[in-house]
Amino acid sequence: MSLVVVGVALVAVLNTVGAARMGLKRIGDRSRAVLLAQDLMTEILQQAYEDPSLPVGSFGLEADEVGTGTRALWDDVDDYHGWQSAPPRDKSGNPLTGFERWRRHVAVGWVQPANPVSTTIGDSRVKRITVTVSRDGVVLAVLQSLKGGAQTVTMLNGSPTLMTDLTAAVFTPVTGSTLKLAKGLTGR
Ligand SMILES: [Ca+2]
Repeated sequence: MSLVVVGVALVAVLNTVGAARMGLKRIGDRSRAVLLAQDLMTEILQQAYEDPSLPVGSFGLEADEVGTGTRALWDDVDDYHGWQSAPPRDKSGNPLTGFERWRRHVAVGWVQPANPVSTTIGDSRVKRITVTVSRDGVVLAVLQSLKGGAQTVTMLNGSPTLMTDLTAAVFTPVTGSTLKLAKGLTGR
């Protein structure tokens, strides 16, 4: 009887250790996901709000920027709309070592300046950039920034982060909006 109890207790301990290891791994993956997201977001935010050679309201890649297999010639934030790469790659197109099972995706769109969770059809002069990082198909980080004429605001998983200057913040998170915690980022 006591052997059974010990056996059960041992299984319980092993399960706890296993869960702790899984927790540590998850935390590590989340941290790496945030770094991957910040890495790409930093690159994007260095670009212009719109292509300098085109009129206001232009969107997407210009003809000479398509099909190069790299981001080297991209010069404005909406060039990145729809970009995805698995594994993630640097600006020159080289895959990032050690991230074979990871994926980065970018979405860019115009949003209402006073309510950036709402998209607009035309040029509102504010663009929302969303970088999503996943590993094995599981989303681990969602980083969002607003790019406008004179202001940039960044949100990490729905909360403001000090990645960029927040003094011109116009971002007001709306409950129930699309700016939700990424799945698996509930802090458990
Ligand atoms: Ca461009």
